[in-house]
Amino acid sequence: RQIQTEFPLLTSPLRTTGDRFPDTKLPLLLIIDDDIEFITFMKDFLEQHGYQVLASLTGKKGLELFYDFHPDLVLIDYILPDTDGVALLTQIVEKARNEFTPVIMVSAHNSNEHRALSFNLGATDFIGKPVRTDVLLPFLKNRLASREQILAHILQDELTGAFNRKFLEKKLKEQSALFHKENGYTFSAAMVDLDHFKKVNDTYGHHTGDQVLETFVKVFEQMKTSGETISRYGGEEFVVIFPGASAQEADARVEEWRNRFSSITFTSGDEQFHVHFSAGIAQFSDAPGGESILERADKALYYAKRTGRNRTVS
Ligand code: GH3
Ligand code: MG
Ligand code: MG
Ligand code: MG
Repeated sequence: RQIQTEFPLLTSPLRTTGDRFPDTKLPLLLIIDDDIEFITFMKDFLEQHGYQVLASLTGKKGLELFYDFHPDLVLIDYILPDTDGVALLTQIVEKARNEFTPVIMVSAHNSNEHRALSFNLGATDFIGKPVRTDVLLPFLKNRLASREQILAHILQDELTGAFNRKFLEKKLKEQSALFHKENGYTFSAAMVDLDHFKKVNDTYGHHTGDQVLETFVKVFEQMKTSGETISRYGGEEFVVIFPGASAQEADARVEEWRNRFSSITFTSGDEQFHVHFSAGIAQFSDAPGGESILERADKALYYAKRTGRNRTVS
């Protein structure tokens, strides 16, 4: 199950511009420090150990990087020349908390007074310089694993490992913001509902029904391209977001998935059966007073159901 693999959520669900980082499986760290030697050494060292690293010598630039890339963890030098360290920390902590992102103070001022102040300001941890790299690695791993668990609980559905509605809301906000910001950008959504699923439960039992739901999501995960996400909207109803795709493109993607899923033979005892799904697709539109993308996708789905099921309507 997706929830149990290491770091599947990091670097993607809350990020708005993750596309600029093609290797989205690696955790993304932000280091803000005015010591260029320290930054250069840490960047090399951490990149060699499986991290992506954003680095900034100034607080101002660091904050911008934070807003642009939503890193998974932040390391900040306690005192920076350009920004008041306290003001910077306060701003980053405030934003980072919303995303459960650890903020680690790294400082040569290794006193209890500085530690207390950092913690009072909301820092997650405090590391004294010089940094012991043999301690830093397991430390980072722990902090990122904790964040991963929190995100999984908050954003994923337990049974299928698909994202949940809370994630979907964030995704829709992110995508519509991109639509308004980048000229020509569009995206589409598919509302997908398993056909006659009640009958699957009634005939083969709920446990088998659960397995069908898990397989349904697994097939999507195997076929999805980068950026496509599936969220569980209700019992056997899911929403897929296709970033950058027209309704036509999303339709073609759903058809590939639908054909693949329909071809799967499920077994329950001696019996074999197939399950199908119907899908409704809508492309984002900001027409004033218009219906939301999900309302329109839902209408298309309803139409697909009414006109025979096992089909995609856009
Ligand atoms: P339609 O083709 O019109 O969508 O028919 P349907 O039978 O799929 O639709 P209906 O809404 O009548 O039934 C959905 C069923 O899905 C009823 C509900 O018990 C079942 N269901 C919802 N969540 C779960 C789940 O987590 N596990 C299992 N096994 N069944 C679930
Ligand atoms: Mg310094
Ligand atoms: Mg159904
Ligand atoms: Mg339904």
